[in-house]
Amino acid sequence: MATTKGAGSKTPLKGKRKKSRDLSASPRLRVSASSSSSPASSSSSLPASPHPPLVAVIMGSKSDWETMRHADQSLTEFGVVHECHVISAHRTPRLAAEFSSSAEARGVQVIIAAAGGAAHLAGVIAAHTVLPVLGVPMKSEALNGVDSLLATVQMPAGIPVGTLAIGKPGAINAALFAVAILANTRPELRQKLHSFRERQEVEVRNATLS
Ligand code: AIR
Repeated sequence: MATTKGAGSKTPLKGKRKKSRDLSASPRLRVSASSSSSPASSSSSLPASPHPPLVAVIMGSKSDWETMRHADQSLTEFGVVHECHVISAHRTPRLAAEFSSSAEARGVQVIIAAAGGAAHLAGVIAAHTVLPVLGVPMKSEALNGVDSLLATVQMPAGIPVGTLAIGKPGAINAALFAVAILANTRPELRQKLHSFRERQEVEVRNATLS
């Protein structure tokens, strides 16, 4: 599965972006407009977009999408052009390496990588790029995500992965963290982050318990 959130996000991705070698073997991917939520579409290559994605959201399995859709949604709310792909460190190891190696040249500035269980995706992705990589441990069935957390967070010195919380909070915070990184050089995003925090505070202050 893969998506890029940007213009024309419902268009199948095949042949839309200059082909980058083995990425043509990408599994289904969603490329979404900053404000749309198009369904997944088959991908044979990366999509063309007038605004190349700033953030890549990747996950080890389609089964992670129910969680990672929250990262997708948060990025969309901030108007950040991003793409979402299924890439597995174990099931598609060459794709993982090639995706990561080419991300910088494609204009991606932050990668969010989610996986569960033996969750090596964020680490493998980080090994092939100097872009900031944010890891989101998925809540696993067997060990409630503690396995995913430890596999994601315990990186050897020299290859950093910024690891977020297990599951939905981690997915949302990874998106907010990505926005915060981008906001260092984008005043409009910085302003949106301030507004988001203000709205959040008002909501909590006005919360009523029934
Ligand atoms: N996974 C997939 N490839 C490597 C790993 N660690 C993870 C997925 C998902 C879990 O394995 O990220 O959280 C189960 O995947 P599935 O496809 O069996 O549902």
